[in-house]
Amino acid sequence: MALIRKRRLTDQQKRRIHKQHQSRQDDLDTSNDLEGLVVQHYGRQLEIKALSVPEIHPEKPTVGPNDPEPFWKPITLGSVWRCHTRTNLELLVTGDRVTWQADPNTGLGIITAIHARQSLLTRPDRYHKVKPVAANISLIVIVFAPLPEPAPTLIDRYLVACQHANIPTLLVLNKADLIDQNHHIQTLLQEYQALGYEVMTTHAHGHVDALTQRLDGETVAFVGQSGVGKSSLINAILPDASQKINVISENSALGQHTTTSTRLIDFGQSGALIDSPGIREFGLWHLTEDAIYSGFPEISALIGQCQFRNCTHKQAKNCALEKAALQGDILPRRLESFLRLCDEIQEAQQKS
Ligand SMILES: Nc1nc2c(ncn2[C@@H]2O[C@H](COP(=O)(O)OP(=O)(O)OP(=O)(O)O)[C@@H](O)[C@H]2O)c(=O)[nH]1
Ligand SMILES: [Mg+2]
Ligand SMILES: [Zn+2]
Repeated sequence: MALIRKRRLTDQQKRRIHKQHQSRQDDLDTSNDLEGLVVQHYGRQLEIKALSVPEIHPEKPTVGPNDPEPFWKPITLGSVWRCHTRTNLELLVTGDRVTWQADPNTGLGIITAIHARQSLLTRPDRYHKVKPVAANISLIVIVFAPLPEPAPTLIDRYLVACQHANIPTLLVLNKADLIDQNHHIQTLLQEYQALGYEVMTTHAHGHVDALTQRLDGETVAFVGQSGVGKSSLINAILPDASQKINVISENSALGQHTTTSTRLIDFGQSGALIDSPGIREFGLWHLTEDAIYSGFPEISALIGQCQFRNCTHKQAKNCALEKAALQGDILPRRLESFLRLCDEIQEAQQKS
């Protein structure tokens, strides 16, 4: 064992250590800390809305009468600032509450800390990394429409993700003007309603009062396929939002995304509406089988009733799920969707 000897520090060494400590303290100076909300993403930069202002506002530099007016952005409540993040911070998303500092001389800010999240919606990216989508959402509106043709399995996937994130959902069937009475999409809506999900029908070019009322006070994320009218609905609720919408609706059938970044827009006193790009695929391989069950309440109610404990639910004989589907107690398409998700998870587990 090494012999530890106490060493006397010279005065000069003491002074140097004190100075180093002081400069570290200066780095951590928190007196300029502000509260903020992430309202939009731009690659590595973010936009922050100021939720607080400094007790003592920094003073604008004074210049001589012939000098040009220097750049100066006052820190006001609700003002929006481009910000970088400290490198040690985890990935931030729209809806995150943060601590940040503003520099009125440049109009830029730096985010120094992230607050604990109430909720977080995630999805895996194409590199199979779990990617946060939006934080602190209190309600997710899943929008679908007669055009583009809905993909019920995508709706099922959204429902699993929302249930997993523990965020309530509202299913909105938009473009009501394009639905004739016998349209199969009505049936789709009714099926989800029968499963216990809250549903609503809207027409983004008509009245959206009922939807506006329902969303009051909530922080709402709009999700759904490209072209279903998410941005149109937000513009109908908040005309000042001026979200870009697809001019030629046929474009959406080609899978072009009009909204390209997730943006948060103030809504009433305490609410917010979050527009997000349409998502064509929504992998759930990062979830557990239990999470999948929770997105299929009618199926999870039957779990344990199959004859064999290790039932794969793929042979009609002795399988409670197959039997229920054959008898019309559950929807065959929902069972199919459920089994496909379970397969996806198993495949992912085998690969890793
Ligand atoms: N007929 C009809 N058309 C609508 C309605 N709502 C939206 N649209 C049209 O549908 C097209 C797509 O609308 P967007 O609001 O851009 O759709 P989005 O869901 O935001 O699409 P992405 O941003 O690409 O994800 C536009 O041409 C809208 O005018 C509606 O209620 N009825
Ligand atoms: Mg859009
Ligand atoms: Zn079974």
